[in-house]
Amino acid sequence: MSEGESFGAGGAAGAGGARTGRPAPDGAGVVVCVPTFNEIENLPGLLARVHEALPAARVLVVDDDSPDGTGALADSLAARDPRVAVLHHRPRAGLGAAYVAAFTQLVAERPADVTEWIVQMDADGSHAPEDLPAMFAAADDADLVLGSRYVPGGRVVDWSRHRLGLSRAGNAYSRWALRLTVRDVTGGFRLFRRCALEDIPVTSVASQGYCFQIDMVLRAHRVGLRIREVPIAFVERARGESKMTGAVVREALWRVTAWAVRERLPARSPRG
Ligand SMILES: Nc1nc2c(ncn2[C@@H]2O[C@H](COP(=O)(O)OP(=O)(O)OP(=O)(O)O)[C@@H](O)[C@H]2O)c(=O)[nH]1
Ligand SMILES: [Mg+2]
Repeated sequence: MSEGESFGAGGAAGAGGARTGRPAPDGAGVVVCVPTFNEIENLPGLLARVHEALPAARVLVVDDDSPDGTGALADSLAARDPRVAVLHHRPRAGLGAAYVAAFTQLVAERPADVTEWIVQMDADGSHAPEDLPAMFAAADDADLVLGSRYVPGGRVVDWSRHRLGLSRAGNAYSRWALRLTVRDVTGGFRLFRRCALEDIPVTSVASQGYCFQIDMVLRAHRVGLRIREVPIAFVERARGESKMTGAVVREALWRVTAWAVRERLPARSPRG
């Protein structure tokens, strides 16, 4: 069950279903979704950086009842700043489920006409809000812009060899199995053109963990969204703990394999 709070009044007039262009440089019409689980040390700094980069952007924090009080902190930040709202998503159901709840709310609920772009990014500082203007600069004729570690100019800073190897292997397997051409299939720093996101039946996404990222690229590819990749530097978190677990990796492995098998079967009903 989820309970949420809407943004304060205001916002830019948007272009409704227009499929070209990018937001104004101040970020009016942008909602940045930030999933949190035990990110109390990271959240205030991240929100400040987002608003430094895009002063008019709104931020939707999606907290899964963090035991460290991140949800309560987010509530107090939202009480002071109408650009910030919080979706309390309970019980904890994983990163994918948190994003499904947030995207469903944003697509279904007003201010539909003012939310032209939906951004997703981690709370731990690995994704730099300062990269958002460059990502939006590539958005004019795109529906989905991926912040990419694995295109020329992209990089990963301070990851262990093991963690980098896991990410590289997950990307290589997903690209091969699902016949995807984008380089960074598993990254979590993305811009969705809101009206294009409506083409993807987000509510039917069942991926609970990090394979949500792969699931969304596959769905975007299937419905013909225009996908662009922009190089980013991904920086290992400085504070707090990673939530990457063996269960998360196993879920991604079996789901990607199942999708790949279905892709190869002759004409069947679409995947749910
Ligand atoms: N709402 C919610 N957020 C989550 C959940 N699991 C992870 N997150 C958030 O998702 C983002 C990414 O999680 P991380 O643990 O940093 O994982 P990662 O960046 O893919 O991997 P690391 O390099 O290991 O940090 C962070 O903002 C987390 O707080 C969850 O179950 N619910
Ligand atoms: Mg992280």
